[in-house]
Amino acid sequence: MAPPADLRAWIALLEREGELIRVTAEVDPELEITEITDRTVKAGGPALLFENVKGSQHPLLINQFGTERRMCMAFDAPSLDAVATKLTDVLEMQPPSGLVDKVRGLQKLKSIADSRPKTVRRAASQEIVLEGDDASLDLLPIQTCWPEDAAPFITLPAVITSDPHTGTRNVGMYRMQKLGPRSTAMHWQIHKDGRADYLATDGRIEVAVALGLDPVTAYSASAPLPKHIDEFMLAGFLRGEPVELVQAKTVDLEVPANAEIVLEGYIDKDELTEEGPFGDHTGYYTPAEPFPVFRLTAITMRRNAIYPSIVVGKPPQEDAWLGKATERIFLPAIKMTVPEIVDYDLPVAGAFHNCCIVSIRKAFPGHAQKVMHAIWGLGMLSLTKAVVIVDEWVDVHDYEEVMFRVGANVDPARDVLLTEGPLDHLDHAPTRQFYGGKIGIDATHKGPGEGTREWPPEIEMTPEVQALVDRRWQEYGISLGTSAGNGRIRQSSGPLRRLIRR
Ligand SMILES: Cc1cc2nc3c(=O)[nH]c(=O)nc-3n(C[C@H](O)[C@H](O)[C@H](O)COP(=O)(O)O)c2cc1C
Ligand SMILES: [Mn+2]
Repeated sequence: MAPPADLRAWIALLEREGELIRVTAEVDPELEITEITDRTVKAGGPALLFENVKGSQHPLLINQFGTERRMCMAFDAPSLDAVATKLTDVLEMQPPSGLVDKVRGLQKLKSIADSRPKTVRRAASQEIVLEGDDASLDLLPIQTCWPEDAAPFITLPAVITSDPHTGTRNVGMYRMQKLGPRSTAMHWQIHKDGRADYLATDGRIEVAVALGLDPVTAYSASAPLPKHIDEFMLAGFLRGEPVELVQAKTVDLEVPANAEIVLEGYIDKDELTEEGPFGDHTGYYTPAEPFPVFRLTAITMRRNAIYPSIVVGKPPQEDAWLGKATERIFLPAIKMTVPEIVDYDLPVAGAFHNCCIVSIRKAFPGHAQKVMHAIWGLGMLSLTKAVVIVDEWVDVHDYEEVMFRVGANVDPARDVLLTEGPLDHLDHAPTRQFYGGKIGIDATHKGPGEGTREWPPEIEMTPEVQALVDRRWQEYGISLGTSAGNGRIRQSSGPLRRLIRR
């Protein structure tokens, strides 16, 4: 088995696994689909294929990524950590010592070489080619997600550009507000690579937008890679198969051959529009702000193309699991730079950029503060508003335990670091946009080395008594289900609860 090759193989897999429902009742892309999806996502429900969307011939797929199980199915992996392990293997390659090592090393190098996209001449994504007035966004079932949204928004696109100086491709997921049948806004936030390509261009930049990809390639558009790395390369590596690309019809870019729909067009440097408001993944509306205008030159499609969508809003939403995939997949790369990091967690309820909990192997005074600054200097994690540092034995995914450590181990006058730095484009809390306060909380154990009193020992039962009670448990006749205590802090774990936690 390998990850699904295209959206249709993915839909077939979801259906076989009881993870997809086809909805035949007519539904309105204006608000109604959002309400249905919101209820389904929050209940841990299935992917939905709306086959009869008012005003369009095209079915709409949503909630394809909405649970941990589906996210793992997308990668054909038993867990998201297993996906990360594949990357660790490559990142931690050592010089080979024997022949077996050499062969293994070569296989790993080959897996990188084979990740490069492959150009093909014919593509399903170009079965239908619409140009001129025939190319109209009115054909697509674009959702108006929330009541105060300015217009319908394309919410799950893979936006392809090329750096005008280096020629490096970039693929990013940036929402596109429909302005008319042949134009949209392009929501390139200031910290993003797509925006940098646009800013580096004189005059006009060509843009292609792929909709309806295999799930791994779709995910990779949301991955925060360094600018010089092509997201299709990551997709190829994670799929174990290169992404196949075909020359676009009206722009000088290559586009995925397996896409359901491709939008081709351009953006003129000086053409801006008011984008928004939009009900965002912060749980609030982002206000209108100027963004570039995308002008459509062609739409190419597969026959009976399926339109993909996603709704963001108050967490948890479907994007929670795209974010969790990134959290897990990027852990090995983070450890390469900051090896004392054991694990980290970006709470879904914190919209990812608001909070980062990190466990570290603490080795010297000020180590927690060192790691806080490392987080504030690492890629998109630099936008993190609150960093909480705990010791290596604390489970960062168990928020009750983290709260316990923060309460028990923090002297606010000593262990809280207030500083300033860049903040997420969408963060409405700071007084001015893009820049403001940051908080670091050191919830690790301290000791005389850091000028404190001796830290008291934690309470632990002896292993002998634990084993004894395990052995005799039946005898006592106390029924506690699975939560029979072992001295660790426990919490209820319904599916929703788990989703919020993770
Ligand atoms: C569903 C979804 C919607 C997103 N919408 C936007 C957006 O409108 N603008 C933006 O700048 N980033 C958005 N992002 C985040 C980017 O896709 C992410 O930062 C990605 O790394 C950008 O690619 P880049 O690093 O090549 O710029 C979105 C992510 C997801 C999962
Ligand atoms: Mn990028």
